[in-house]
Amino acid sequence: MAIEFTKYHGLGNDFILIDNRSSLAPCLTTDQAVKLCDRHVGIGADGVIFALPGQDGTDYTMRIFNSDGSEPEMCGNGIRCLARFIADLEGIADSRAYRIHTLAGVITPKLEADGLVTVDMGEPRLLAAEIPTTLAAADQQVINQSLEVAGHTWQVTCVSMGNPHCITFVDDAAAIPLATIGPQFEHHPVFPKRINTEFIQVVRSDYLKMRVWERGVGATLACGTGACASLVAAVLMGRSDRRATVELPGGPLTIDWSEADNRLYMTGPAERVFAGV
Ligand code: ZDP
Repeated sequence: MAIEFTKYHGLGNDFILIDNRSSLAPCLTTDQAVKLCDRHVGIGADGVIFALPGQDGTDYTMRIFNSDGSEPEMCGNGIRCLARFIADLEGIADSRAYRIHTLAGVITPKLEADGLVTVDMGEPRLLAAEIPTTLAAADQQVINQSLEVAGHTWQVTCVSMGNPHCITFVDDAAAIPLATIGPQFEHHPVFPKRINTEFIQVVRSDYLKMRVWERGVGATLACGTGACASLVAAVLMGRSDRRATVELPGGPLTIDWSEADNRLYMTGPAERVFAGV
């Protein structure tokens, strides 16, 4: 069977987008997705994203498989790419918003006139049971708490943006040996659904530098949910403003934690790279 795909990326976090508008069942298995994500013998991507029909009054449904075949609840850079992909499929050039059904609830990306995409990422969830983590009692928050990883005690803060994140503030993000430490956070027994791990360097109260080890993927150039979760952690720790630029290896995202509605608004690019069959 021939399947058409289009590659998109958001700050170098890259995805294979599939037009799956005719069915609510993804047209690829997770095993097939793993093969397509391979950078040597496949197309190469951090994940595969399916544009499925809407449910419960939404315009579309998004499902995503990580490059290891696991399925995350949400994907911030991916949903910007999905919005751009849908607009390309529909032949829409104007700015408009889409209501997207995800495993993390309804998320609303909006194509802006300047070509960027702003996403209403919803409210952060902070209780240990919502992350999930056993680092605190189910109804408690995990803010600046000690965690032993790789023979070192880290001060961590946990935030869910639908998917789980563990944030650590460091003096020099570039110095963190991600490839060795990342997997030990990801598979730590205190995180029953594994974890996305962010290392944050506060440059100024409105400028954070971030490096990320993603659950089910590894070191990526950017992570939208991770940038949102990190800004929330920085605000909770009194280390940043509610609106800041988060610089990722692939470039900057603007993140705004609105005081008015407690929701996160993320703005960044989404670009088409190539299409194939
Ligand atoms: O939660 C997870 O398993 C992540 N790997 C999902 C992907 C997150 C992403 N990088 C983002 O931008 O939010 C796509």
